[in-house]
Amino acid sequence: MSEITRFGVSIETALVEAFDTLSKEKGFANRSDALRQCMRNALQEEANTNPDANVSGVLSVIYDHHNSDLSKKLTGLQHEVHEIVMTSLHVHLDLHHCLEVMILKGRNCKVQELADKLSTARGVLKANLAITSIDTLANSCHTHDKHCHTGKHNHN
Ligand code: NI
Repeated sequence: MSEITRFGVSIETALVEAFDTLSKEKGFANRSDALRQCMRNALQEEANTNPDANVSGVLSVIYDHHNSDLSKKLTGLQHEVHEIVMTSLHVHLDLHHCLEVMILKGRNCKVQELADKLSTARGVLKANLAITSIDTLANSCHTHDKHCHTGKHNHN
């Protein structure tokens, strides 16, 4: 269990009330949990701007498979950087459209680069990348010891 710090904060009453209302609506158990989440998000946001950060990313791309060569091109681009493509899932949405979801993991700049290449490929209709810094997970490690997230750890 991580060491816990308790601290007093001075905040305008109206702001706290608005925050508490929102926290309740979102389903947080208490103010501390809501505040923790905000802090992690702030750290996360900062880490996401670091090109050298280790990140995981979920990239989804929608395209029309009748578009000549696009499927091949998208596959080719993924092969070029196969070390950061953990897995991909292809769903035939309807007669024309395909959804391809890729789980990426690696340096932020490499993940962004692949996402840019795939999403700007001619014929791609929609693309979305959600990245999460892996480096900041250490700040969320409540119940595990220092060795967690090194790859040697077993979650039973
Ligand atoms: Ni398809």
